[in-house]
Amino acid sequence: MKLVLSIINHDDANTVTQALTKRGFSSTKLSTTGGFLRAGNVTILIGVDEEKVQDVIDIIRAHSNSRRQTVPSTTEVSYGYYPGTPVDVVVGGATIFVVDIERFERV
Ligand code: 2BA
Repeated sequence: MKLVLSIINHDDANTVTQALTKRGFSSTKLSTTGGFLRAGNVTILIGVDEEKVQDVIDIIRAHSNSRRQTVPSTTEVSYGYYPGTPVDVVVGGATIFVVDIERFERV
C-alpha cells in the first residue's frame, strides 16, 4: 500500500476530491500553509494499492491548475529579494509525494 500526499490549490480541492470519490478512492483533506508564500493550500491524503497510484496521480493532474501568484513583500525580505520589487511565482498544479505504508488497518 502507498500513501499519496498531494499539495494543491485551495480552489481545486473540492474538484479533486469529488473526482477521486467518483473513481472509488478514499481521501482526507487537510488545511495547510505553504512555507514560501505563507498562504493557505490543501493537502490531500489518499491511501491506495500500489497499482492504483498512477490512476490517482492522473486524476489529480487533470483537476489541478497552475497559477501565477505575487510574492508578498514580507517574504521577499526574508528570502533576500530586493524589497519593493514584486516577484511572481508559478504555483502548482500539484506537488505530489508517494510514500510506502508499513501497515494499514481500519479497526
Ligand atoms: P509555497 O511554499 O508557498 O510555495 C509556493 C510557490 O513558490 C512554489 O510553487 C514555487 O513556485 C515558489 N517557491 C517555493 N519555494 C521557493 C524558494 N525557496 N525560492 C523561490 N521560489 C519558491 P510549487 O513548487 O508549486 O509549490 C506549491 C506548494 O507545495 C508550496 O507552497 C508548498 O506548500 C508545497 N511544496 C512544494 N515543494 C515542496 C517540498 N519539497 N516539500 C514540502 N512541500 C512542498
